[in-house]
Amino acid sequence: MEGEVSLQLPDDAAALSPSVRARAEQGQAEFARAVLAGFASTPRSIPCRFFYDAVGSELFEEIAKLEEYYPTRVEASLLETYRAEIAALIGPSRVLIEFGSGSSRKTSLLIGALGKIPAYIPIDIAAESLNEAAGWLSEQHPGLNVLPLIADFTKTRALPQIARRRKKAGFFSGSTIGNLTHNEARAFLANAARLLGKGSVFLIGVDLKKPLSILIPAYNDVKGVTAAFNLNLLGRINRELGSDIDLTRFAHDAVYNEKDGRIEMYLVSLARQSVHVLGRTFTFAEGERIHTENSHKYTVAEFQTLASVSGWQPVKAWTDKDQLFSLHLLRHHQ
Ligand code: AVJ
Repeated sequence: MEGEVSLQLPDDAAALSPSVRARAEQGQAEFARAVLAGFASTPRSIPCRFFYDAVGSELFEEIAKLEEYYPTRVEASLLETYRAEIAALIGPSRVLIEFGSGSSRKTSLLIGALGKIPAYIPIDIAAESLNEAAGWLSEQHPGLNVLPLIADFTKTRALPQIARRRKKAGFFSGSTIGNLTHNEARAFLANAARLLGKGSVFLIGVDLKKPLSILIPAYNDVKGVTAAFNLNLLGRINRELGSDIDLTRFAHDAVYNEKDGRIEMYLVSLARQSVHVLGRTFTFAEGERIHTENSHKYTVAEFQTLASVSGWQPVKAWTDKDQLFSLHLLRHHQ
């Protein structure tokens, strides 16, 4: 949208090392711009990375414990079951680079299996969760060299000195890659190939295509935790941008888009209503939707093809017996 660009975000946020406060202000300005632009566009949308403020991160942890939400649980059990084989294929003494600070428990399993590594570098834009995860992992693995990097991992172009001349392994868990469209995922994988370099390996968790009877409840649980997680975007607008949105006048919806192979989440306006954000008024028709997330699902073969055209050669893929989730090990082939 026009006339609302007030702040240029640096390509590599870590390069500037701004104070925590400046960073928070920058984060809020970015959120404000995204909401104003997303509400002004047709169809309306808010990027899913804004789910994870303090409240949203808590709610996601609740989601991860739900019976219906299998990805976190199944990915952790795959790591636990196959960690020795995974570690053997990755090989010793690699610097471990994690994209997104993810779930520390899974990272801890992997680090435990890898044994002594020169450094662990988690990359995340959310400074607080990054530092919290880094602190916990340092405690779990005494002597581990943890070097958190505050940056947007989709745009990171450079790594700390220690990583430069060493072999590297990437880790991207939770099927967060599913939030990217196929084009974005290809661009991300190609950037990661460049960042990690020749001979590097990449371990990625990817959610599998599966029957809707399993998929839909995972994104629309009976307790309504996913609904609260989705609606928290509006709560965050109220808290951070001083709005007055009535959360009871919006509803959570999750549908499967068969053509694009993805879950799409929406917030649906339950009435014709106007909401105010930073002095602007946005009118929603009854039934009008705000698109809040895509979560793409892949067969093992589909993901291997995507990886192959992005500089990565599939080494091995592990799946659980119910075919709910996959872990892919890739090797940089150029
Ligand atoms: C963490 C992004 C992979 O897409 O399954 C959970 C987020 N959204 N329930 C996912 C999410 C709704 C999750 N990711």
